[in-house]
Amino acid sequence: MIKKTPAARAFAVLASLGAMSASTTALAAMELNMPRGVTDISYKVYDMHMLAFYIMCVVAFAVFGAMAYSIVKHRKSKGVSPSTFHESTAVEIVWTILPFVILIVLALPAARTLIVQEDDSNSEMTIKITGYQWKWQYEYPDSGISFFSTLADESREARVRGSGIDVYEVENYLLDVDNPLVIPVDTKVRLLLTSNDVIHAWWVPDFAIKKDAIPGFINTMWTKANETGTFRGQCAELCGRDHGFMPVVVKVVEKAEFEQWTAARIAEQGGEQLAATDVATPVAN
Ligand SMILES: [Cu+2]
Repeated sequence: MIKKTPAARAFAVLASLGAMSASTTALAAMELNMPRGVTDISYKVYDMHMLAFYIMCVVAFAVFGAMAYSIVKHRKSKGVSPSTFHESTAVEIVWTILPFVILIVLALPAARTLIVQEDDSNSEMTIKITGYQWKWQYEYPDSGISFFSTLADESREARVRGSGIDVYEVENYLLDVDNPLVIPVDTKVRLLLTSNDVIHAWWVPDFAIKKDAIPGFINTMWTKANETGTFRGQCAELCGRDHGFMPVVVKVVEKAEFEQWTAARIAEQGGEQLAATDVATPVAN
């Protein structure tokens, strides 16, 4: 094998890193970068993140390049003597104007996205989310559907100390629930967020939304998923002992499937109520 010099090895590492960053799928597989998500808002957030990243790359390259060049080129062993100038109006103007321009370039899309993110007008449906220690309640005021969403049994059993279960063998460990939130695809859903006890936060990275659930307050956010699928998130506000055990799971389904799910849920809830009344007062027909 050919022995590589340190410089050649460093170059090889840099080259492979460069190849990796060129392929976003490789990055996604390695989960180094943030997810691009499945909503228009999440696409915008991702694009802003990449814009900031590329600007930082250019700045870092320029700064560290100039530093490395100065260190190597003007080193003492070459007999270079330090210059003694002080103050440079030209340099000061450049390092004031340049960051200002960069900030404007970053702030404009950020402000635009924030405004869209807060605009829940023309929502097609509403869901109320209530945080509890340590679970979520989802209510659909339009149809009267209401249920709790708690950590899935597989994770619950595995997380107990001495359970003997290898958590790495548990699929979606601590990221799975018994009853996921179900929403239709391509539908603007308004989410009302509150809490029953302490402050929680409802967060789904693929939707690029996260907001605090505060007792006594109702916070509003909205989402509109462009793809069907299962999307996972977590409580993002330290809310007590089992903060890590109240994940968020959202199932985005086709509109027709959502109608079926709604009907089935209503029947399930109505059926329960009917059974209870049956016992107390027999229904006359
Ligand atoms: Cu919480």
